[in-house]
Amino acid sequence: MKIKEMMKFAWDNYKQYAFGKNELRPLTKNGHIGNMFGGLRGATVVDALDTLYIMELEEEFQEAKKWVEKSFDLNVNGEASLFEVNIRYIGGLLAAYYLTGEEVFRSKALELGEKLLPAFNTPTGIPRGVINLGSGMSWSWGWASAGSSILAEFGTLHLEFLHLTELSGNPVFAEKVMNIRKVLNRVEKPQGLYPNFLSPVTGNWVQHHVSIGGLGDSFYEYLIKSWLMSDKKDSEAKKMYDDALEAIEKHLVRRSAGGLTYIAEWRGGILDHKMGHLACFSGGMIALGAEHASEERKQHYMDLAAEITNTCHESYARSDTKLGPEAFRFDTGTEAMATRLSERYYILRPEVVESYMYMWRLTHDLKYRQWGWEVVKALEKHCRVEAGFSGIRDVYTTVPTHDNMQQSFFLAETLKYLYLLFCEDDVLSLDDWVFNTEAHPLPVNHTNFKTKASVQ
Ligand code: DMJ
Repeated sequence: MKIKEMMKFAWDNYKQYAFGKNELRPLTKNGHIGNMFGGLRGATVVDALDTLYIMELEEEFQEAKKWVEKSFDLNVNGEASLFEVNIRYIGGLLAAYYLTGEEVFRSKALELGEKLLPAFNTPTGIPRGVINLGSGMSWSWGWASAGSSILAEFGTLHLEFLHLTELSGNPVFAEKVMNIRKVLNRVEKPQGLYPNFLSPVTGNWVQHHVSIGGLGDSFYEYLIKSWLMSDKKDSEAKKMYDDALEAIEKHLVRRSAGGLTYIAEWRGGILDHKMGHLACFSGGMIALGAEHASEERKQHYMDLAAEITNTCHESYARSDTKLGPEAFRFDTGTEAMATRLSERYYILRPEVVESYMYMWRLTHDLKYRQWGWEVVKALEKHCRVEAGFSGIRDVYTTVPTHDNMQQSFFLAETLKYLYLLFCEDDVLSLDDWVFNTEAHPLPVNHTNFKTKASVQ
């Protein structure tokens, strides 16, 4: 199918021009290293493994596997984002292991997991955001207020760390994330909301900015998915999710004059009527949670999920390229469009097609496939270049303004979710797998361990 061809094209060009680097620069036809992975290389290889596998791109999967076996060096010495290493590398390796049963993926995931542990050596056990993978020294991002840690970063470790304990028999990984849970459960939440910045020293919030987009997003996602991954036994996670969603709906969800439902950002009680592309994952998350809500809440949450997904679709439909901006606003007469020049870009992000995939699987309303197909066509038209796919700087103009970057999450997430949108429901069934926030599938309660995903 078309999406498999797109994946092969993205992979082939990465292999030809950037193999072993973190990402492909498709215009200049070279590799990009970046500064998020602390000297680790091959982010695109590890992020792409499971997508290649489920699309049955066998030769390409073998190339990727061989690179992990022969060239993936973990003895590096650089500053890495704990969050990014976890979701892309550990998540990618764990998923590859569960899909194939190949030992190399398990052992690399565990070895890398060990290297992340020193980040948790803080007075509260809340990890710092940056870690030197060689020395184990860790610190907070320079831009985060007053040495704080970020909710979406320390709140997005739970799924992977439970699997690291499961696969190693070493309880330390699970202990670290259960402790994070404990701190978050204990701390007082303004209006029931979770602010984005917490001090790893005192365990208190550093400021009251709440967002279901960047800085907050995947923390909420991991609450509901922790419960699902535990085969619905982790009732603490479910309660935290239910309570958080109730507070979000009360304080952040709003409807525009034109009838579009959106999730605003909250700054100490004042609403910023802006929704980031990142926040568009929430349609899928709320639909996934709705499935398991009480009878009287189920329809309500399915409606909310559909409305938010519709709003995100509008942000695409209202642009000239039919791709959505990084952030869109609902003020001064604007609805679902970027108002600032700096928010007009699209960097091949997955969140909108992610919600289409969940909404399709949970409702089978054909419009989600139609909307997904609109994205496929737009990607082909505006992002495909001679040597790969590139982000664009302005979704409101059809004159090409490429950013020269093929993000690794395009292969891990955007193309995988598009592919699953057009597959039968039993390909990585939502009953048996949960996707980590980088779309790497992890089995529910291990029932699917070593089960080869079948593809139609
Ligand atoms: C991905 O790395 C993950 O989805 C993360 O949770 C948010 N940002 C990117 C994609 O946009």
